[in-house]
Amino acid sequence: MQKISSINAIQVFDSRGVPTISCKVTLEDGTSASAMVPSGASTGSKEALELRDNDISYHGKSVTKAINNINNTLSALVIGKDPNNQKEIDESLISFDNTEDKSKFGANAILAISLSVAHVAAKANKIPLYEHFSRVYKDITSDSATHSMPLPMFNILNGGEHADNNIDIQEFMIIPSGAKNFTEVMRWATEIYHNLKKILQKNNHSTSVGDEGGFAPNLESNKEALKLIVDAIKETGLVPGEDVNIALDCAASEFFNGKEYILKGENEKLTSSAFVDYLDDLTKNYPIVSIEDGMDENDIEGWKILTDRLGPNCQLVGDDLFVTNKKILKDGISKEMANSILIKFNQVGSITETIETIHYANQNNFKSIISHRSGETEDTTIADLAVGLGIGQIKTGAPCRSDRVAKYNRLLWIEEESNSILLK
Ligand code: 2PG
Ligand code: MG
Repeated sequence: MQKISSINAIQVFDSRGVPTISCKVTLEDGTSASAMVPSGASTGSKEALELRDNDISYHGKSVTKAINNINNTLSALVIGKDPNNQKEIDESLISFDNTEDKSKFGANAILAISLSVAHVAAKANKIPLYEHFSRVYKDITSDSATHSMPLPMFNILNGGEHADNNIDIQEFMIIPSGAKNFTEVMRWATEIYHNLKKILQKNNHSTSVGDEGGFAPNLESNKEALKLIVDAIKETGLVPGEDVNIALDCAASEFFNGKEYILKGENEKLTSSAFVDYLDDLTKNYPIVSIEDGMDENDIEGWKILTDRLGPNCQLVGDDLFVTNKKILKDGISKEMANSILIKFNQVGSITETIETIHYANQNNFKSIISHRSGETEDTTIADLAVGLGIGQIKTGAPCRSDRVAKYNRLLWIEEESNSILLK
């Protein structure tokens, strides 16, 4: 195999117009590939550190320090290595950084290299990236992964930190659970999305969109949002709860004041157990099958109550709670919190650690959902990761805005080129 001969990173921009890193890895024979790093808004406090310059340019958000770390320091660790050795490369970067949260060189710098190494290896091996990720999974865990198309959660109505409206719950998502293949998944999702737009227009609501491409109207309450979505599903000729289900990301840390959950729309302040009652009531009245970050990341008691009450019938996803970190997941599982995990590679900062966390989740009967960040680029790596590891679920925003649709379009091509890969 050709060895890595150079690495070059530059500053590019994400979907919010905020600087991020694009990194290109080149092999001795000139084969090259690049990848870009995403960025979150409602971040978990234990995420690996996204290194930003914090000076006056770009409102403090430029990433030249991280880029210089790649070009001037980290590149020396990787040049001369075989790009198939993802684990060895990632581990050399992690141990050279030698901090718990990758704060010395930046998790964004380390991840940029980690991702682009995977891309160049797939290209050099002349195999699709998802196929390469299956191989890397096997290398790292000794277990095999089966390819499958993931079922998406489409975030069609945005609130919380992702929109300038009065909705507390961050994401209202539709899951086309009854679709027969990925093409049908996309047809249903886009038809529902456009019907929701018409319904909002008819009711004199704004149809401007939030960070993830979902509509961001001002509404009376979270319940009104759910009602409008159910109407849009019906309007599409589909059956809520059968053809199409609903998932929520409460991102509850954003409206927890340390004691109570503050619901602006509903004008209510709820204790943990009262907020569990509130969520329980929502699941009884709407076809909700998955709730992410239903509780604040530090509300351990709340998480236990939620898991105990809703866990048997509902997917309870830890995002800010687990931050894609195997150690934190392990602790959460021992405390019986949640029953599934959201996977975002920039929360932990490398492909190897991401795969180790997914493997640990698999071994413990925790479901994984591969996820974008609210600040995204046209990079589609997560689509291949979802297919290659047979994860079964992906959330990557509305079927609107190219930063979101790029991932769905990549999945359509994977389905086209390998029609033997079926929905999980
Ligand atoms: C989330 C994500 C992605 P952010 O909370 O799940 O939807 O948002 O990237 O802002 O953390
Ligand atoms: Mg989340």
